[in-house]
Amino acid sequence: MKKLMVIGAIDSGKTSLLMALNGQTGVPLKTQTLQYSSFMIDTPGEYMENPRMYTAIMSTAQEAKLILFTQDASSEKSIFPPGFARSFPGITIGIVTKIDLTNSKIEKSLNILNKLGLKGPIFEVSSFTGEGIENLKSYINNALNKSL
Ligand SMILES: Nc1nc2c(ncn2[C@@H]2O[C@H](COP(=O)(O)OP(=O)(O)OP(=O)(O)O)[C@@H](O)[C@H]2O)c(=O)[nH]1
Ligand SMILES: [Mg+2]
Repeated sequence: MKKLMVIGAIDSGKTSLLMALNGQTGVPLKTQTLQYSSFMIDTPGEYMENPRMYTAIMSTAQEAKLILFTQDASSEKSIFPPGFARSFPGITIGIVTKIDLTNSKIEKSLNILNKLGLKGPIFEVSSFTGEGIENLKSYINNALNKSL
């Protein structure tokens, strides 16, 4: 159970984040289904936006030691039910994504993620500029005993 899983709204930057963590460049493909790659699990935003898919998220999360909840800094919309992270057995952390965007509202994103009941910290990152990525990598390496 040494896996990392990423959950969040459609277009919140989950796939881009995993690419940045892996040092990959290029255009992220739309995630159509659960994607397993080495120790990472990417999820389609539709899973989080459709309550009927919560059971799929929850059962997949049993395999994950670390769960990342993404919130797009340029979106004020929250799709997470309050306290949603509390039902996860792993370490739950928040990620404010796309902080490079000029219209980003980081404080609003922090407020949204703070309502999730996360066990761990919240990171602010840009997968485009790389800001915050090394910091997040160190946290992940520590939590999973890996070397990203
Ligand atoms: N400016 C900026 N755009 C980003 C960043 N990360 C992702 N994007 C853009 O946001 C859009 C969605 O990114 P994805 O990584 O595909 O988002 P996702 O959460 O995986 O989306 P789904 O797979 O549909 O759930 C793409 O157009 C990305 O180029 C970022 O850090 N900064
Ligand atoms: Mg994706």
